[in-house]
Amino acid sequence: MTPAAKPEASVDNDAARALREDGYVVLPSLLSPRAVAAIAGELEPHFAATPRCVGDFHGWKTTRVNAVLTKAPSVRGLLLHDAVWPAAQAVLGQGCDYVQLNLVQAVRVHPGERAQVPHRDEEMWPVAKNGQPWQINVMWAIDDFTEENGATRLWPRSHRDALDRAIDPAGSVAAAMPRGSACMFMGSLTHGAGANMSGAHRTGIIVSYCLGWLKTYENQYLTYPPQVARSFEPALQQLIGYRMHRPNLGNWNGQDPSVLFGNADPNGAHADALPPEIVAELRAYYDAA
Ligand SMILES: O=C(O)CCC(=O)C(=O)O
Ligand SMILES: [Fe+2]
Repeated sequence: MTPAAKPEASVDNDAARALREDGYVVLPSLLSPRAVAAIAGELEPHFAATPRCVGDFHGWKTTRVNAVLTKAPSVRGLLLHDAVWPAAQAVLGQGCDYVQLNLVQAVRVHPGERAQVPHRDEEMWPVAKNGQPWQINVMWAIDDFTEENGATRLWPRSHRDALDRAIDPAGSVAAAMPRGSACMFMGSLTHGAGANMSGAHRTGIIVSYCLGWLKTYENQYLTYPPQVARSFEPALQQLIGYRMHRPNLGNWNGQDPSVLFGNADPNGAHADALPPEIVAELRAYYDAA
């Protein structure tokens, strides 16, 4: 498969503008009660079977379920949802050929859990970003998110400043929203799960997108190896990274990894995958010789 051209970064919408301006946006009631119930039902046995997290980042009274796309197949429908995907592409698209899936994780904050430490998810790539967004998160509410039960806390516009771990909690807002809603926020926005002061758990699903050339939080090729990803829609295969990123990144046997899914001869030639400006530059080098 020929590597795709850059996504049209000029395609913009209100969500993308709010993300750039405030660092986050809440999109209420995107999913029907039936869709939320289907997702919740698929996740429940996995929450029951998954031990609590260990660590001051992931929490101690928190459960995180990974490999969600196979454990809860209904979640697949969220990834390219019209309300979030165009905005993610608009904000990240300038920095890559294509936007990839960084992570899908279901997060259950249990009663009594402390507020998570203020952080930015882009901290996982520890270099200066020079104003280029690298990542966007979408927190999908599977339970109602309330200030009391640990709705994600966000520091509006903090993505414009340097990270301050000791930032004043009074400056944060809770992403309170009914189940079936989504909160999008920049990977450079300071945030964290809220304290759960209620008697019931709070469940959400983080769908995280990042630039197509980055190492992802969830190792997609181990989580969804070719024998699993084979049954996914092509758009999903590409989103999880079965796709080359120019120049020459992420090849399998010198080719676009989609050949694994029968789209081309897996024994084809090892071919360049370069953006046009580099193609022209290399050609000019030989023409001048
Ligand atoms: O569960 C939440 O509300 C946010 C979790 C979070 O920010 C994270 O794990 O990086
Ligand atoms: Fe986070």
